[in-house]
Amino acid sequence: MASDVAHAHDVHAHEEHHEHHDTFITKYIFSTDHKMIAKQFLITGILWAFVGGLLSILFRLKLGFPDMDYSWLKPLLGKWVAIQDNGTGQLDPEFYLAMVTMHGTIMVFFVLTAGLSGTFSNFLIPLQIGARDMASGFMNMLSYWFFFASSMIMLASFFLDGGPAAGGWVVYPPLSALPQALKGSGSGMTYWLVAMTLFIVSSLLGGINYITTVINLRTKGMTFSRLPLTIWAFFITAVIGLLSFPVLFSAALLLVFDRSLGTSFYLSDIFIGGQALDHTGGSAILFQHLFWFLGHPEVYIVLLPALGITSEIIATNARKPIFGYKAMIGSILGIAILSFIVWAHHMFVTGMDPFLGSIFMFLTLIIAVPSAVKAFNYITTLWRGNIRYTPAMLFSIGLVSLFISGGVTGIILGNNALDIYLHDTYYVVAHFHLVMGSASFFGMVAGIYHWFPKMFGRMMDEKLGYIHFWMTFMGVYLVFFPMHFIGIAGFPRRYYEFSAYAAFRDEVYLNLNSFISIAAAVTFGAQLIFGFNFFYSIFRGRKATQNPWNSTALEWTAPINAGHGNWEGQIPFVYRWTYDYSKPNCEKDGFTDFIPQNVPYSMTPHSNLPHENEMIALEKEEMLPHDKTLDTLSVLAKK
Ligand code: HEM
Ligand SMILES: [Cu+2]
Repeated sequence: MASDVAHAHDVHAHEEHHEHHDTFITKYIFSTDHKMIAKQFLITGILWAFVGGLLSILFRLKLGFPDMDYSWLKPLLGKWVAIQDNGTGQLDPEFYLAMVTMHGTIMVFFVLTAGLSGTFSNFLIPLQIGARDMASGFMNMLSYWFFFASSMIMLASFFLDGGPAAGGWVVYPPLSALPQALKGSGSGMTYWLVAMTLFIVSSLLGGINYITTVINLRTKGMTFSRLPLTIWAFFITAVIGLLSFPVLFSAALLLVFDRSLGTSFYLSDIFIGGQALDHTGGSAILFQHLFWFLGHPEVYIVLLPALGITSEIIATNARKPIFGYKAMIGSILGIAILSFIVWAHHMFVTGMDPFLGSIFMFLTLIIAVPSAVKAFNYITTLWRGNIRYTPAMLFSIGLVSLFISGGVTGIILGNNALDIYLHDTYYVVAHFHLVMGSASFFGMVAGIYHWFPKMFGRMMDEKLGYIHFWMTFMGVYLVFFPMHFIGIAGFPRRYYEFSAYAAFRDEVYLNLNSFISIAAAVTFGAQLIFGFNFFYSIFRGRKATQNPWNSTALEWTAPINAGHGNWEGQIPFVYRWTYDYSKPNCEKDGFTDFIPQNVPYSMTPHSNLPHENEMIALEKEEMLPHDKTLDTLSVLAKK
C-alpha cells in the first residue's frame, strides 16, 4: 500500500519535473522543494545561532567582569548602557534579563528546533526514504515562512522601547502576565507571544508533514525495520512535537487572556509596589505545569534529531553496522514516552507534595536507562571500528562525550532532595548546556559537515573543520564544567550581579567567573571559523563526488545537485537495511567495504547471511522486474 502511493507520486513528480520551469522566486524563495526549504531553515538557523551566541557573550562579560566599563558597547546597545557620572558605562540590569531570555528562546527554539530538526528532517526524510519530496510541498513551504515571520517578530522585539521579553525563556507569570512587572513585560512580551504562536504553527505544519511522509512515501522495500536511525529520530521527534506544542499554545493563549482580557488564570494575591492587585483564584503553578508539559519534551525535540544524526555518522565513519539497531529504536521510543511523564522535575521547589516529587524523581531517573543504552551503543559501534576522523565524526563523538557528561548531573538533579538545593543555580545551567545545548549543537554541526556535500555539491574545508572542532570541544568543557562548582557554591542563575552577597565575593569564584567568560568568548570566536568555512565552501569549496563518505544510505544515490524530485528516472528500491558496512566477504561480491541499500541480495551471494539468501526468491518475484535503476546504481559502490 505504502509503495503504491510512492509509485503514484513517483510518476506524478516525474512529469512535473519536466514541464515546470523555476523562476528565481519559486526556486530560492517560495520553493516547495524540500532540499531548498532545508537550506532556508539551515541558513536562518545559523544566523540565529550567531545572534544567540553573541548575546551570551555580552551577558557573560557582565558576569565575568562585573566592574567592566560598557561604554564601548553603547553604539550597539544604545540606551541599555547608561553612562555614569564618572564616564563609565553600566549595563541596564533589566536588559541583562532580556538578553538571557532572548538567548534561551533563540537557542532552544530558533536554532536547535527549527535550525536543527527543521533542516535535517526536511533534507533527509525524502532523500533517505526514497521519496521525491514531502507529502505536501506547499505545507512545507508554509512551515518555513511561518518560521521566518516568527523570526522577524522576535528580532523586531529587540528594537522596542521597553526591549524584548525579560521573564526568562520559560516566561513564567507574573513576570509575563503583568505588563507593569518588568520593562520587557509590556510589548516585548506581546511580541514574544505572537512570535512563538507563529513558531508553533510552523512546527506543527512541519511535523504533520514529516509524519505523513515517513508513513506513506517510503519507497518499495523501505520497511520501518530498514529505516535509517536518523529517520526514526526525526519521525518520533515530530510525533513528540505534535503532542506537546499545542499545550504550549494553550498555555500562551491563557496568558494572552490574563494580559489583555482581565482574566486570572495564572494570577492571584499579587502586590506590586505595595499595591494589591485584584486578581484572585489563579495559579502561577498552573502555567508551570502547562509550560513544562511542552518544555521537557522540547529538550528531546532538540536532542533526538542530534542523536539520530550521530548514529548515522558514527556507523558510516566507523565502517561498522550500528550496534543494537533495534535497541536504538526502542530507546528512542522509550525516551519519547518518558519525556511526557517527567515534566514536574522542573517544579520540585513549587511546594509539591514530596510523595508526588518522589514519583517524578523515579520516572525521571528511568530515563537514564534508554539514554545509557544509546551511549553504550555508540561506544560499541566505535569499538574496534575502522574509524575515519572526519570533522563530522569528531563532532559526533564529541556529542557522545557531552551527552554522558551532562547526563550524569541529570541523575543528581533528578533527585528531588538534591534538586531543592541546586535548583536555579549555575549547576542547572551547567547541566543543561552540556546535555542539551552543547550536545545538540554538536549534532547539528556534525550534520552540516556530513551532509554539506549533498546540500551544496561541494566539500567544506577539513583543516578548518578540525580547528573548529578542537576549539569548540575544549571550549564547551572549559565554559560549562566550572559552572558546576559555581552552582554548588550557590550562585543563582538569572542574576545580573553577585557582589551584594559576601559569600560570592570570594576570589576563587570571581576568577572562575572571569575564566568562564574568556573561554566563552574564545569558543564563540571559533564559531566564526565555522561560519567562514560554511559560506565560503558553498561557493568555493572543492567539488564533491557523489558519495564522498562511502555511505550505504539512499540519499547518496541521488545525483549531485539533484533537481526537484531527487532522482532522475525511477526512484530507487530498497533491498536491505542501512548499515551494511564491512560485511564479511563483500569483496567477493565486488564491493569495497559497504553495500548500499538499493543493492539486491541476489547481487551479493557471498556476503549474504542465511536469512538474507531466503529473500532472494521474493526479490526476483516482486522487486527486480520493476526496478529500472539497477543498471546504473550500485556500480558506484563497486571497486
Ligand atoms: C557560547 C555558548 C553559550 C554560552 C556561553 C551560554 C551561556 C549561558 C549562561 C551563562 C546562561 C545563564 C545566564 C543566567 O542565568 O544569568 C545561559 C542561559 C541559557 N542558555 Fe546558554 N550559553 C551558550 C549556548 C547555549 C545553547 C547552544 C543553548 C541551547 C539549548 C543555550 C540555552 C540556554 C538557555 C535555555 C538558558 C536559560 C535562559 C533563561 O534562564 O531563561 N545556551 N546561557
Ligand atoms: Cu525536564
